[in-house]
Amino acid sequence: MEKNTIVTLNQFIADQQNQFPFVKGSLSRIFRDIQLAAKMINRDVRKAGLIDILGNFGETNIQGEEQKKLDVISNDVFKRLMDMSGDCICVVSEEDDDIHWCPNGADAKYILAIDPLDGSSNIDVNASIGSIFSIYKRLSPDKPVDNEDIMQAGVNQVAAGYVIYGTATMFVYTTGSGVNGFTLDDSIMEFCLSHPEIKTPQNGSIFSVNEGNLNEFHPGVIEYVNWCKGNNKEEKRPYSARYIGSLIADFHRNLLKGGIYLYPATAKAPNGKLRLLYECNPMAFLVEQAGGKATTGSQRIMEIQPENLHQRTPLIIGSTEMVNQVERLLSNVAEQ
Ligand code: P6P
Repeated sequence: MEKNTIVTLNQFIADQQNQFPFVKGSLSRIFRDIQLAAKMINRDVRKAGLIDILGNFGETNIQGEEQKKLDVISNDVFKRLMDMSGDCICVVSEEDDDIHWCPNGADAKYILAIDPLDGSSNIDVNASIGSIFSIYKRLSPDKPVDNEDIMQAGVNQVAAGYVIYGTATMFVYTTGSGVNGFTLDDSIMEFCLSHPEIKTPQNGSIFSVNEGNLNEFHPGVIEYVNWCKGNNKEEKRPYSARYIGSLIADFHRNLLKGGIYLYPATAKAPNGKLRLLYECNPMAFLVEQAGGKATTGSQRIMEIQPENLHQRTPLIIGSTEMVNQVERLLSNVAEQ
């Protein structure tokens, strides 16, 4: 990208339409609406402490998690914009027990899966949080949408991305032709291309895991975490431990610098904590498009056949060589 050129997200998507015909019409309009949702959520996140929208909403979602006021506000923003557009069939959200069917979406082409505000336990303490989205195309244009359209494996995603509300607000996405990052210039309220063609390093020296759960992990994971903490100057060990408690923030740092994020099965979360449809699949699509890897420890995340909206899966994601090492340790232990 030439220095001093400004490419806005809308312009970038318009240019993509010329290269990738499927990014035409309704998909680009869905991107427009996700972008608008991001700007509206960004506005609320930035002033949450001033307008009494911090703290708990007072209800618990299907995940059994205390809903924050901003969780509910963010979820409503996405659904309202998708309802207005007529380009979205339905929304699968971490915050809703069931599918939200968009009133004007019966003949639309696309299905949106979202975590409207991930890492919301960090909202009240001003740590980075984000919105995650995943977009599928209906399988059957000539018959009503059914479970098969909703329960598609991650390899069928037509687009995925996240918005990170951090020191800067960034929009990072893929439509299957690489990963590009856009930074919000709030003087003009436009997302501008700042990280073209993101490629994640094949190896890294950052590991992100909640070590409070260490004793509950699979022995292979325990061995890997202890290996990361070992001493080997040539291999840059001990690695740096970085865990913010916000998947998007940990993922985004590791994507740019190289590193690995692990949320394995624990006693409390025997299938892992993170949700397949709107957390693991979109992040897996992004990391693979950036040259990285995402598995359960034995299976490629994007090849998991979903069985329910909110199913969870163990997630090991990041630099390919680091993920491969965890898989080797897990298989070695399994063979013993
Ligand atoms: P724990 C936030 O709730 C989240 O889904 C991810 O963003 C984050 O990485 C993880 O859970 C934190 O979970 O159990 O370590 O607090």
